[in-house]
Amino acid sequence: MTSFLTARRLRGVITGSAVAALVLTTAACGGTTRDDEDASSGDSGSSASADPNAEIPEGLAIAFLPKQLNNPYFAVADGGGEKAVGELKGDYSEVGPSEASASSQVSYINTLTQQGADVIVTSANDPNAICSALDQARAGGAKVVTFDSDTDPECRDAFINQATADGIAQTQIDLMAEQIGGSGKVAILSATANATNQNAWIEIMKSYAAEKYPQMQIVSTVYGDDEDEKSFQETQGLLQSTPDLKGIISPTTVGIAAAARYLSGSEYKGKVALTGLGTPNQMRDFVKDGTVTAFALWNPADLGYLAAYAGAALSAGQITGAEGETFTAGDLGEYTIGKDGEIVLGDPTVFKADNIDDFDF
Ligand code: RAM
Repeated sequence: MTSFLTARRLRGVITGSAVAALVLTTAACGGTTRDDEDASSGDSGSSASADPNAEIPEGLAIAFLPKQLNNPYFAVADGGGEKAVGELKGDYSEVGPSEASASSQVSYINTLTQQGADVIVTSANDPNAICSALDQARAGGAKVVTFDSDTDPECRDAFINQATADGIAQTQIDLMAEQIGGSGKVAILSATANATNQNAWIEIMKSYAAEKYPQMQIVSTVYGDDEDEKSFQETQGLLQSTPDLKGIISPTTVGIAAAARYLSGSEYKGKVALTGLGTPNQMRDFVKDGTVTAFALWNPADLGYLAAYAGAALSAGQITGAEGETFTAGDLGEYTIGKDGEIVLGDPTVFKADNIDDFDF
């Protein structure tokens, strides 16, 4: 089905100069505000009707744009995407910034648009900063799937959520409560201050903790920006500023690994609890040496795999992103689209000493 690809690529080239001109006027968008007029310029995707029997053409150009490269979590997630794109006989690519700041993804989206990408799969560093760029991509015919961290729902066709935000937040609070006997001061070590996923989880963690564990107080939230060294220093700072801190929750794979490294080499090892979201391979040593007893995550490879299949189904017209539509994601089976174009991968897994060696990612 190269004719499809050629037509699609050609459209990308034809619109390229118009896109470049628009990009010049919109690239300055770096904050969290969103121009309402921009919101309506993208193709909402749900106005067309889905054809569940549409065939997925070979050769789809499916690009992964993570929050940042050099993060083992995204290496695994994007690897799952690459596997799916291989099964679909598509053309996989991965591009992205080295740091996860709000607008660092904009130039990559603009380039993908100019190259005529059929599908852009991205984890947003900010709910609004990349919307204008994504609007241009969609106006040029690309389908946009967010995974891991969403944009404003108007800026994409579908969002692959790793688990429900409630499930992710409650799991971490329950794990911490178990480890500190439900009472005492707890701090949060997050990633970047603008990340949609982090902020959604933090908000729910705070309200759930206040309701379920009134003796447990969340005293501060600090940001390691998903940089190892900054996360390490923020951990040290928390322990200095709150000497009676009972625990740290780090809902980021970079943060929890850095915090574990700090704790394991300090007097706080085994005394200050640490939980959150981590990859088993980064956390294994700290579970074995007694720094960490339990933490959670989903399978990032499955997340990327599902996102690639959703993007291909959108591009082929099997789905439009409307609630109730279904599609098959290879080995993972059938998924149904929920409210606001959200597709939930499944439940998070809790890792402890007795199961961590069953996982290798
Ligand atoms: C980091 C990123 C990512 C988050 C995971 C848990 O790798 O912040 O967005 O989902 O942690």
